Amino acid sequence: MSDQRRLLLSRRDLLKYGGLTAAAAAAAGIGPRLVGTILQPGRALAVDPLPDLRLVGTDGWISMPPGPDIISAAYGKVHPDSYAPNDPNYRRTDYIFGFANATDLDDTQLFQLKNKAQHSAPLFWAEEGVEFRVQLTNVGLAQRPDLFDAHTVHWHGFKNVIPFFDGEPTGSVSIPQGQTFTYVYKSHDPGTYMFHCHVEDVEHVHMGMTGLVFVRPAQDGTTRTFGGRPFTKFAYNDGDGSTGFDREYAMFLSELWAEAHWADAHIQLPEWSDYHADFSLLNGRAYPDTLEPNGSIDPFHPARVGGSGDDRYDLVGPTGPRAEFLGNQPYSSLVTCEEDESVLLRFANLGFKEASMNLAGIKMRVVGRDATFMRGRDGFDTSYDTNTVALGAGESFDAIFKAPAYQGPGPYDTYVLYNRTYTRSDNLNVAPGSGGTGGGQRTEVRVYPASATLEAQRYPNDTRL
Ligand SMILES: [Cu+2]
Repeated sequence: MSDQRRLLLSRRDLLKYGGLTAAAAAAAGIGPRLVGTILQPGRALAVDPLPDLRLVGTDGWISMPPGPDIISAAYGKVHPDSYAPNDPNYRRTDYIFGFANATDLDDTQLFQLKNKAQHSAPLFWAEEGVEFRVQLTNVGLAQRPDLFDAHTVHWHGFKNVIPFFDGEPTGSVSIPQGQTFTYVYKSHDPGTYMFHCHVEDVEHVHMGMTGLVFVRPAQDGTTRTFGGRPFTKFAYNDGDGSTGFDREYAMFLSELWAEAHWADAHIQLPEWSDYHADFSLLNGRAYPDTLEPNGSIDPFHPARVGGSGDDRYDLVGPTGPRAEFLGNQPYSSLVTCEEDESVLLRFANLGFKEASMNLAGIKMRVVGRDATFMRGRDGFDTSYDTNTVALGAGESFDAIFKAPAYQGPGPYDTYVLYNRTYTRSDNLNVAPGSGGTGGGQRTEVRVYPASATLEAQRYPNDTRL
């Protein structure tokens, strides 16, 4: 419903319908509490539109790649966490707070997602100028029943949001346990953003209540030719097709400090000034898990396990050798494309450290920064070529690369995309000879020959093989 229509219903129509009979009011779609001379504006909207996306805020467990134990001076062994469920079908290592996708579930079913948070949070997108609703239900923390933390959704960087929907809890509302709230957005600014819970945000963000969100431009669906290729999907309203792309991949950067996660699971208080990242994550996973396949990642049509067991509302997990570990980390960071295709990488960083993402051997063109098209007011092109995107906490970048010609041999050419701060692409806890395989913010771009004719993506991060 448009803002204008809402205004009419809440003011003018309220007066108009104030004296109707019950039958006439029902026919007009107005609730019975409006009948008579007493106006009750809280019921002015007959029915709230269904949310586009439904989230729950809760806790859960995720898995880092095998490696040596992490010993904390304060607590002893903090990773893998001794409280982590070690059922062979549910092998996890670290505790998180986070969001889970409840889009297709009813009010009762969504409580089954308690203790099933995913990291990173569900990736979603809205269209420029079109109202978008995100509903959040706080279902509580299974591992910490002593805590009564509220949660919110704060769309970081969203311009001109009214405080009611901002999610910053001291200036606005937060969602206590057992309660539901719907955030309404209408974005006029295409680009890549991030979102997070803003309650005790150093803790809740680091614990995992964060993910990537983007806005598609109004130009989408038109055809523009750039560099001899026609495009119908764009990062921005460029007017000339220069931000057109064939495939798009979100690269959400976050971190995991094992001691803090252990402390939250074991009813201890993390000392945040001791912060350091044991694991640096891309889309909630550390290398080589970043290369593992996707689980169910279509936010608007989640695929669930089904049946009648405890896992029946779980998202369908990834396949592959690490599948049983990664059920709550559904996002792959593997980039697949054909030679000559244009690929959009949407980077956002909500770790607490700077990152320098290097795509070795392929140059990227930075076309957007912090959801702002790289073009001056006078039309001057401020986009630039680079092989490294450096981004601090809370920053986002849109970078497009044109896939080089396939060289072979083999089914595809491999290029490495990694954080060139080496301590963060090869995690500190993985000592040489330890048998550990953990890396960090590192993944691969696989360029196939045009003759491979990879299928089109169905949604962002859809890896096609
Ligand atoms: Cu929270």
